[in-house]
Amino acid sequence: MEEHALLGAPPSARGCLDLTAEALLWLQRAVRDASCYACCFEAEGVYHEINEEFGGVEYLHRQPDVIAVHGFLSDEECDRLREKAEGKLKPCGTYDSDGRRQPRNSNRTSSEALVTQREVPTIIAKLTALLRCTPEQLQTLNVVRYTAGQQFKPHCDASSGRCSRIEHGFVRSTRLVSVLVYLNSPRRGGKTIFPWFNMSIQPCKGTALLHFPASLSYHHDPRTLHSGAPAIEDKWILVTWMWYHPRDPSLMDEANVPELSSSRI
Ligand SMILES: O=C(O)CCC(=O)C(=O)O
Repeated sequence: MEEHALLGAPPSARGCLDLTAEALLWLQRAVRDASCYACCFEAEGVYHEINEEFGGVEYLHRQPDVIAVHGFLSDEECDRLREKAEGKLKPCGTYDSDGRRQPRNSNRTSSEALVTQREVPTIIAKLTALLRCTPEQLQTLNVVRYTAGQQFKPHCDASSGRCSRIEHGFVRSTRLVSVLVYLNSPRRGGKTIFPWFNMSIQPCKGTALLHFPASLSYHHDPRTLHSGAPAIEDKWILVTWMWYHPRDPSLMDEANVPELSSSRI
């Protein structure tokens, strides 16, 4: 796991520098638009607690917390997840302010495939043990592939307040924990970047990365702004989010999501 000071990055990391400038503009706008951010951090800053006894947990940053879980998935689990998704990937969507899926978006140019929980029982057991949650609190898992040049520009995973609509089957809830697991180890490009505290993480196969987009009082934490820098080599990740409340199965039932393959992980 490498921590890398962006501002001192060499010219070869120009993609990261451009992204950082863009992220800084975003931050300036966010701070100007929301004068209550400071109180959000301090007065409302109680976040979900994960299971720190889970093997491999390392704090990369505190307040806001960014956690690596080394060896969360084995090499074999990573390879089998990629095999499941290969050939089934579609361009990633993002969601507009009314919750409508936007099929193509220049902010997020990777491709993705949803994986139902019934296909990956071992991984769901690890996630629920690590996060101290129920399977119903987990958003449907997603395998994401970035090919050269593809990226996810700076964004936050939650907004303040309970979401006013249904998102992914979750009603008036919010995302408490973001989880991404690196499924391969590209040597160059594809870092996960947190511009607020100038941290970037080079993907390492099997490592899970956790951060906390919103507090237990539904305040989103803008310091968790992050991006997936442009890939140079192929980058694969598994992503999911732990929500405050369980999903309503009448609104989003994984029984209706097709399986990627018959194999079980
Ligand atoms: O690819 C990355 O490193 C970040 C992914 C991400 O932010 C997301 O999927 O929400």
